[in-house]
Amino acid sequence: MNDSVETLTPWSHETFEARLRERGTAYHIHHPFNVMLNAGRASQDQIKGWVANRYYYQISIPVKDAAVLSNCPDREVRRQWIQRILDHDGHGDDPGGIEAWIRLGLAVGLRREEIEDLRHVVPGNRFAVDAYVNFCRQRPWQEAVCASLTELFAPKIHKERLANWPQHYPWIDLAGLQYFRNRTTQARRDVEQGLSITLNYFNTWQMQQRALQILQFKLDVLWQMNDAMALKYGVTA
Ligand code: AHQ
Repeated sequence: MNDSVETLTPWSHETFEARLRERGTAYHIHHPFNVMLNAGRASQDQIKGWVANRYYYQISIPVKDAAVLSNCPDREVRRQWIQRILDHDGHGDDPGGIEAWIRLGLAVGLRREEIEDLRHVVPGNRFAVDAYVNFCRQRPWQEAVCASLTELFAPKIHKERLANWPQHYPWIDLAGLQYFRNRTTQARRDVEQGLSITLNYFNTWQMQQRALQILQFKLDVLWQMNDAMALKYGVTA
């Protein structure tokens, strides 16, 4: 039987989604730096470094999402996707996720100016985040949507922080964790849209392999951010 790539039949949506979810073993929840954070082994300096470096990722998300919008001709998709920008930048009385992240920074002992001026952002973290933003600027908008699907695994990591940090780090004001509370619901809503677009657009066997490759790229972005922070701040075993 000719099993050349041209004749391989695409996976069903259920199988395709299962293959995407299998990549969760490479999610940064398993990175030693994150394991240290969620196991309560991080020092205040390691936590401050993580929050200050992750701030660069947080402010880059709406820029990335605006790039997706600018590449997307589909009004229905844009009507939903634009919510991601509002979630981070804020709108009306809602100060947004970037402001909530700054409040996390204040709660762990950083000053607003040293968060916003990016003085603590290490090169490997910056380069990984920039690679993600540039990917989303340059690739078809459906590929950028696929890259956002690391959020398939995000609700678990946010819930872990909310469950563990109060007992491990009682010195952090609970109000500072509001960002993680917001993301548990927002991530689920984001994933619904992103997964539906991905399952429908990547509809040949070859394209489904490309989707897995894109997801792996974004998993590597998140992993590299933690590598850079671990190098700078150390990982306490
Ligand atoms: O706070 C996060 C967030 O707003 C987003 C948007 C999404 C994307 O579009 O790539 N990914 C993402 C993520 C956020 N938080 C990370 C964390 O560990 O706190 C997880 C990250 C992701 O899984 O990509």
